[in-house]
Amino acid sequence: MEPTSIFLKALACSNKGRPPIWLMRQAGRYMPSYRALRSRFSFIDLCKTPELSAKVALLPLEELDVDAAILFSDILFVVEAAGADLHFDEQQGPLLSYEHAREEALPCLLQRLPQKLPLERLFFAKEAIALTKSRIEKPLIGFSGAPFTLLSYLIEGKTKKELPKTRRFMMRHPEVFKGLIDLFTSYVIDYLNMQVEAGVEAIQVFDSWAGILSPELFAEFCQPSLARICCAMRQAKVPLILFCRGTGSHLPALVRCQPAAISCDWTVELASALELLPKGVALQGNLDPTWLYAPLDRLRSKAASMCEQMKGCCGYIANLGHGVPPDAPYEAIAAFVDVVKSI
Ligand code: 1CP
Repeated sequence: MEPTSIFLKALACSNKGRPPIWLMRQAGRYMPSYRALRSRFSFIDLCKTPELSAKVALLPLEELDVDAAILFSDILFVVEAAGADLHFDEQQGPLLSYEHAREEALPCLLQRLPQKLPLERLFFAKEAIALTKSRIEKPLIGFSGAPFTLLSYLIEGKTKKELPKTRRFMMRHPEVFKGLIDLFTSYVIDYLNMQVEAGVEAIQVFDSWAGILSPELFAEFCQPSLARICCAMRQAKVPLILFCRGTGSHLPALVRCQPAAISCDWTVELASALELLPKGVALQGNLDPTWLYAPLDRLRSKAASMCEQMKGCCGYIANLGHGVPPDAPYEAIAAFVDVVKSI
């Protein structure tokens, strides 16, 4: 059946009108209304209380009128469900601890983790999806972190851009590492299927940290797991958007995973990415969030020229190249959305 929303049409490469727009991290600290809620509730409470999660997910639709909602949650709850302790520190960001993920214990990690993800620990997300969905006409996007990114958080214990422990372990024990990636792939597929059953109409998978790998190591350690996840979502008949930081070097491998769409960061020109995409694969992105700090008239003309590049493309979704930064000016986000919607 032909989808009715322009977001789902673009994912099916059949959108003839203006491009749809939504933003990664569209509900967050750049919004005064989000900050007001955060002054009363912790981030974890916002995510784990379905009523609050739905309320937050709806803010960008109510205030900016973007074309899709995204579940308000975090990728790291899957790592928590697998057994790690998770805290969000105001200064340091997420902190995870798991005794079996100490560097010397890593070779035995595979035996310590549950063989199946205890999905009941993630039922709050299922309830939040049903509640959010019941309040909107527009599509709701579900999401998960990709196995490599989730595993690297478990191993590093926090955001650590160079991933030193992960790289050492991956190269010293490649077979154990691949076993762990396989296990996390099953976790991700189970979690995404749960979200689909609860009502999401599209999925985005975030491989935020895989961009640090060379194309060769990405092909060996990440691509097979991403391909398995894409295949599972094709079977579930839900379009999957694949996002990887450092798209520039991984675009051919991302194409080989056969997602419905690829979300690009700003390391690649949209027009050249389009040339690499097979027919029927949609493209999402990719305004560099740095532009959000430019004078509004410069930002507006940059956004307009980005859309101009994609004119006539029936499978284009406007977005940033990465999440909205917490200190982005609200007016800049509003201006970006308005430019795309006026095309
Ligand atoms: O109020 C606060 O301080 C919380 C800040 C915050 C928010 C709003 C965090 C902590 N997570 C989120 C929400 C979130 N995270 C969403 C919700 C939906 C939306 O887009 O509106 C999504 C999809 C994520 C995904 C996520 N979390 C990623 C992948 C995407 C990416 O940005 O690369 C990663 C790496 C995380 C980990 C995480 N969660 C939060 C922080 C500060 C971090 C560390 C990484 C970072 O700072 O980007």
